[in-house]
Amino acid sequence: MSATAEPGELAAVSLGSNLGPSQALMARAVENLATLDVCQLQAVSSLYKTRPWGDVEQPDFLNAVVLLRWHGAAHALLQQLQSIERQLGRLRDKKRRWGPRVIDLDILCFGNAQYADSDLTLPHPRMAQRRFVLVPLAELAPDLQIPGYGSVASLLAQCPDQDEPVPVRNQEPWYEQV
Ligand code: A4P
Ligand code: MG
Repeated sequence: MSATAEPGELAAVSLGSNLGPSQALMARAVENLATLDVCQLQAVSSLYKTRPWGDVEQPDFLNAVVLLRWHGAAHALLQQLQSIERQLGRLRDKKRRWGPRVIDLDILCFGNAQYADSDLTLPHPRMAQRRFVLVPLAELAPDLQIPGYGSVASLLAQCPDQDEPVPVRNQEPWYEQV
């Protein structure tokens, strides 16, 4: 049976960048996911300009969220995202947590999975604290239930982060401007 004959799991993936040509890098990440047989893109959020969260001594970020159906294991999606990060030039700075990066692709949620091992935690453990994640996700799916947390809209209403993401106005869909 082909992978696309099965429904797959609905997953939300966050994209962030604050080094290099951020918009083009994020568009290439979306394009890469769209070409995979095991992945069906469902929706892409607007692009948002956001203040750095955690380590504030760095440039502003661009952030967005993608909803997709993934025909395979969550770990395979993580490996694919890390492969795209490497292709786009991501180098990991082990000394600086939450520092600047050319591209960061995180799995926010994966179906009903509530899971943690040394490589993967689902849902993403810091998503409820971050407006730069919740605002684009709420644009696409306010009623989506995040396992163990509640709906996206309720998380946004309770989010302690006060930094409001600013939508970047594009004439064309931002992810088609590769
Ligand atoms: N990992 C575990 N669970 C997951 C998951 N659900 N999705 C592991 C993705 N990866 C997951 O990630 C570190 C390890 O997390 C990986 O080896 C993976 O196996 P990383 O991408 O290597 O490093 P990181 O992203 O710097 O680490 P961390 O602590 O996850 O950073 P965050 O939480 O992603 O924060 N401010 C704004 N405005 N916008 C941003 O996008 N991003 C960060 C990074 C900080 N501040 C920001 C932004
Ligand atoms: Mg990451």
